[in-house]
This record gives sequence, C-alpha cells and structure tokens, in this order.
Amino acid sequence: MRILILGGDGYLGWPTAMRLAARGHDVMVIDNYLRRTLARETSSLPLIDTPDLAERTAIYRSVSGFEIKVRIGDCADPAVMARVFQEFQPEAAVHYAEQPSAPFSMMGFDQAKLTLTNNLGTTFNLIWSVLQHAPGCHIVKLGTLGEYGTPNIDIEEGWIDIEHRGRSDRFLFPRQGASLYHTTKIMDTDLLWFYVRTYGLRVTDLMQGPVYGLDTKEADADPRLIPNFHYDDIFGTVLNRFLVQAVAGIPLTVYGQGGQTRGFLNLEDTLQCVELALKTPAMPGQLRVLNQYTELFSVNELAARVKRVGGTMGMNVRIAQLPNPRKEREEHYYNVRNQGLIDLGLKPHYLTDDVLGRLLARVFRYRAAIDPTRIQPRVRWS
Ligand code: USQ
Repeated sequence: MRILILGGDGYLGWPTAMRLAARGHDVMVIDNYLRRTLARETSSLPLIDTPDLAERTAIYRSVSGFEIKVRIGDCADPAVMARVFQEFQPEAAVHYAEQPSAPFSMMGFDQAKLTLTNNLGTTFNLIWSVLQHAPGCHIVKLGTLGEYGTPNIDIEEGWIDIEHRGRSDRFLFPRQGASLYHTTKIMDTDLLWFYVRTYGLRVTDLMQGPVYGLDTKEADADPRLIPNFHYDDIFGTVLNRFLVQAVAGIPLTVYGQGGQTRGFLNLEDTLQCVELALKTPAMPGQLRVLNQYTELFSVNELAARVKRVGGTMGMNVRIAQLPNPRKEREEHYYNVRNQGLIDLGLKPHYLTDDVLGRLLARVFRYRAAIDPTRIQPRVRWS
C-alpha cells in the first residue's frame, strides 16, 4: 500500500513510519518540525536529541534496507499538501500532524491560536487533498480519548443511540474536552464527519489515550532511531514523566487528588492499532471510531506502581501531590469501551512490573541527560 504519514517526525509518527516500511509498504512521511520548534521555544527539549528525518531515514535504510520517502513541508499549507498528494497518490493517510500538547494549547493567545489553526488546518487540507487528488484514500486520524472527557456514563466507541420523546437516532457520543488541544480534536471529528456523510470519505478516527514507552522492534536496531521522548511538563505524557522523575530522584508530580483515570497504552500497541486500522479500512461513507487503549489507570495507581517497581530496583521514589494546574475532575467514573480494536486482532502489551522495570532501566541509561528544571508544571489553565 502507498501510505502517507502526516507528522512523520513525531513520537508516534516516526515509529509508525519504520513499522509500515518494514511491512513492505511504500511509505512517505511529511513534517515541518513544528514540534521540535515549539519544544525549543518552550525549553522542553526531549531526553535524547534525535536526528532529523533525512538522517533518521538514512540510518534506518542502512540498518534495515527499508526506504522511507521524506518531504519537509507544512501540512497546514494547502499547496504543500496538494503537491504531495498529486505526486504520491496515497491509498491511505495516517494523520498525526497536529500540535499534540494540552498544556501548550493553554499557555496564552498565540499558542491557542496556533493549536486551533494548525490542527484544524491540517485536517481540512487533508480532506480536500483526498477529495481532489486521491479519492478512495483511507484517512486514519489520530483523535484522543480526551474528546469524551470524563462523563458519568459509560463511553461508547464514537456513537451512541439516543431515545428522546419516543423516537430514537444515532449520534456522535457527547464530547467535552478539558483543554483547547482536546477541543481541536473534537472539531476535527466533526469536520471529518461532515465530509464523510456528504462526500463519502472513508475515515477511521482512533481515540487514543496517553502513550508510554520508547522501544519498538525497529527503533531498537540502532540507538539513533529512538522516538523523541519528552518528560517535560508541556510535551511529556504522565507515565513517561514519572519514569524520568523516578530515575532522577524527583518526587513524582501527581496533579491534585490523583484520581484522574485515563486509558493508557504501550507505544508498541499504538503501532499495532494503526496497522490493524489500515488493514481493514473504513468503508466509503463510514466514520469508524475506535477507542484506542489497553488499560485504565488513575494517576495515583501509576505513581504507586512506579514507586514500588523503582523501589525493587534500588530507587528511592517519592510521590508529591501538587496543586492541579489543570481544570479537570480528580475523582470520577470512567468506563470506556474498547472492543473494536480487540475484534480487529489487537494483542495488548500490558504494563506488568517486568515491563515497568525495563522502562525504568532504559531511562536510567540516559539519566545524565535529565534536566531537573523541565519537570514542574509551568502552565496553569487559569
Ligand atoms: N498528570 C499528572 N502529573 C503529571 C502530568 C499529568 O498528574 O506530571 C495528569 C493530568 O492532570 C491528566 C493525566 O495525568 O489528568 C494525563 O495527562 P497527560 O499529560 O499524560 O495527558 P494529556 O494532557 O491528556 O495528553 C496526552 C497527549 C495527547 C493525547 C492524550 C490522550 O499529550 O496528545 O491526546 O494524552 S487523553 O489523555 O486520553 O486525552
């Protein structure tokens, strides 16, 4: 399959590109290094400096023999996107090209505007490039479980049947993001749904929870192929941050009561899920929504596990309860259906003590690179 990956330099985009190339697909990545730029501007550099796409793909080719085509360009620019589509004629497009950080989107007007225009702009351009240059192309869009928020009812996979005054119909599940970033993902879904039902696009929207880990089969072949791994307060996700904090002897930064529960998954499972979605594409005129996580944990549960496993490895892990910089429920009901990807064949990699121990050991190798000034939260929601 010819597969275009938008945002192919990112934490998820780069390992996805390597995996799909290793499966024999014809893969092209496009990225404008926005996340690298924003990370520099906000003093949020990753744990390990990663080579740019030209270098990464050359290293990957030399160790594996697999080719990944690279285009450097801004997916929010319609001319750039149209050119890439005309040239490559993708049969599937995996869309990661968004500003991915909730805290960044809440920093102020400029960051909010960038998040809104970039995220909606890339999705809109993708839709039109498919309509005009590659009809039939399956869009696999990375959404987020955060689109649903934390309602006091079970969360379905995208759709809900509602009975009202004796009549019933099917609607997108109610959504209420807890940051502007999450809200842009909701708007993406609405935009896609409009074009699906009006023009018959085929779209899979993957509602993903926070991802952890830095190992994949392909990345492990050479240390320079590692995904970019953030542990700062803006681009780092909670478990990756806790791993680094444990290794650095910094008390784990639990925000508020710590009862916030999310659906987590290993980086390896993100790759599996995207591959499964590509293998069995959505039908024309179908917006298929799949909830993408393997295990539910509260922040407190994660912190306690990191403390316990770190302790068995000789680390003195402490837990701090910080005033919550975000506006979110800290104790809530959370039951999210995720049967769709299991039915497609997902074999989860669970967060066992052994897996957690290996993650801690892996981060420990890079302990000299940890900058303790990148840990405490700098962005308050209000
Ligand atoms: N949290 C802490 N301490 C920390 C960092 C986070 O207690 O040091 C808490 C947050 O308050 C939140 C939870 O952990 O309740 C998850 O935070 P996160 O930073 O790991 O995740 P989030 O900001 O929601 O965003 C991340 C990714 C985003 C993806 C989303 C999935 O950055 O791209 O869409 O996870 S989800 O959380 O399900 O919406």
